Amino acid sequence: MDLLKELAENLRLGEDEAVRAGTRAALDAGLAPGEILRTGLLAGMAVVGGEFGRREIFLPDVLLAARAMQAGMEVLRPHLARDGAPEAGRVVLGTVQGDLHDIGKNLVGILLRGAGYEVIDLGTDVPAARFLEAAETSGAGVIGLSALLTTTMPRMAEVVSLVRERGLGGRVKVVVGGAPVTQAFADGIGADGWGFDAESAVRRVKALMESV
Ligand code: B1M
Repeated sequence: MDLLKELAENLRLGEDEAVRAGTRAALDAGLAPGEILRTGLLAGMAVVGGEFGRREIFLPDVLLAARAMQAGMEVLRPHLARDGAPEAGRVVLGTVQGDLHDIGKNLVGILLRGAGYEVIDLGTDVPAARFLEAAETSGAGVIGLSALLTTTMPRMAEVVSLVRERGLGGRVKVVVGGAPVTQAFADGIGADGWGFDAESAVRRVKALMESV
């Protein structure tokens, strides 16, 4: 089996040590980190998402796959990030209140750091006011919000409203993303940007930082 197919399969099975070793082996074989991420790790997680949705696997299986994904990302992180470059700006990042999904958010953080941004990662289950507090004290130009559940998407609107209420709209932009979040939803809540994936989130942050 080719290295990336095997990596995706081991992720699906939640074999964290095999994923760690497989990610290293793929790097040693000269494969590009972005390719390993997309065709290995993310492809495996996409299969897990489909199986979970069809009730073919259950929550403990998803937790094991998530742990394996983190193991692979630990190995990849230094290869996706860029060290020692001057900072391009500051971004406050987090998963909204009620939502514990952080794999996609972490990936956005890795790529933002790789693009030279300082990332203040507030973690998961973050209340709206906490995003504002962090943006105000750090002077960040962008708040990045992640949500994976349809039930937590409305929390994004609360952050956008708070930014407007506090008169920060000119200085602090809000970028939203996550599997159920669409451009139409982002427009509907008045967010300044939407990222389909981590790469497009970085492009959007860059464009917004340049426009401030
Ligand atoms: Co959950 N889960 N989960 N889960 N989980 C989903 C999201 C679900 C779609 C699965 C399904 O039914 N098929 C479903 C949501 C249904 C819905 O809302 N309509 C679901 C559910 C129901 C739940 C629970 C409620 C299950 C339960 O308890 N019965 C529960 C909720 C817990 C909570 O949050 N309160 C739950 C729990 C969990 C685990 C803890 C087991 C685990 C998370 C572990 C972790 O994150 N540390 C988990 C996982 C792993 C998933 C799936 C399988 C995979 C998510 C993932 O990590 N994908 C997921 C199925 C799916 O998404 N198809 C599912 C890989 C990741 C790289 O992609 O996060 O989409 P993603 O990020 C992408 C883009 O979305 C984007 O860029 C990333 C990379 O390119 N992006 C941004 C993300 N954030 C962005 C921010 C941006 C821009 C782009 O700007 C700032």
